[in-house]
Amino acid sequence: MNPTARLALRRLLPALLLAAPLLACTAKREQLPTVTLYKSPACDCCGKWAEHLEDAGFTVARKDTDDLAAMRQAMGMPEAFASCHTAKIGDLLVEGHVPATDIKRLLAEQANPATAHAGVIGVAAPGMPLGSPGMETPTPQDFDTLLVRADGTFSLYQHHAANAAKAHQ
Ligand SMILES: [Cu+2]
Repeated sequence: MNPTARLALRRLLPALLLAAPLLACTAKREQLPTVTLYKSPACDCCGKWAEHLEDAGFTVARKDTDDLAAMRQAMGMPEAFASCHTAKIGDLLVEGHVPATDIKRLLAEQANPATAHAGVIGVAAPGMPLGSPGMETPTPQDFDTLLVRADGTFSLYQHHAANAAKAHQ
């Protein structure tokens, strides 16, 4: 190797080392689990929520059902948290218009015994909060996502301020 080439390589090496973790991140992003989404056939905002998840890197399998309430009950999500769609990601249930950031955070927390939430079956955004992903509007409202446990109890997971939703538009 001539001295010029050696010098070029020496200059390039730190850049390659810096790039390696970035490449690893990209690979990780593609390994997000598949989301199975149960919704009624005519639900527009369900489709928009699915697109929000796909934009965030998830694969979404859409399943139409004419009896979402029965499906929700069969999956174990209490009626009290009901929204317009119920999704399953591995063992976790996602009810309603939960932002992808909350889902990614919960998946990561549940995968680590040090941060896992005991007894939690999933996360819910009850009702149809204006301004949540899939419910875009010029007049968004604050909304909360809730951690739901098998016994029907819940706790606040993430507060989403309306002005944050506005900033995304
Ligand atoms: Cu909806």
